[in-house]
Amino acid sequence: MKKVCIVMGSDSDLKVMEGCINKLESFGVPFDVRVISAHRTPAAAEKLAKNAAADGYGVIIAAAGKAAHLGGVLAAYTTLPVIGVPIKSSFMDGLDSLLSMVQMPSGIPVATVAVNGADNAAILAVQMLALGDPSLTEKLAQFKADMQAKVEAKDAKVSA
Ligand code: RP5
Repeated sequence: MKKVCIVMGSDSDLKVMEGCINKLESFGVPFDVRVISAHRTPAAAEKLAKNAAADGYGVIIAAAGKAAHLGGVLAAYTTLPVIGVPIKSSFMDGLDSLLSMVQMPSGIPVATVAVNGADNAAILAVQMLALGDPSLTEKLAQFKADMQAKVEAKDAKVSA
């Protein structure tokens, strides 16, 4: 199975990204976690993105806050899909990160999830890997069925 590469601009992003790590673990998807900054360690960002496909990754998840250029820089150097997680890490409540990440020029998309949307980044990554792995499709179907059952149970409780 191809791996997911989770890249964070800072170790201060880890608290939010633990949600992503836990979700990938729940699907049994292999992953690595790196701290690489588009601004502080740009050469490492370039190297990771250029080698990502050959290193066995199928998707990159990039989490960054403030001037959140990490996803865009990684996407510039790879043909793999890049999912961006804007991190709420400044007085602007993550709107700065969201806009920095989502407003990519035509030709270099970053599939940006909600501010601090670490869980959804993991689920989206699993959905991408599932295109080539029917066992993941089955797990995703079960995940949706479980979610539906939980909501239906709540509905039954309040409407009783
Ligand atoms: C961004 O700046 C990081 O992704 C982080 O969200 C934010 C703050 O980083 P630190 O100053 O805590 O390292 O690059």
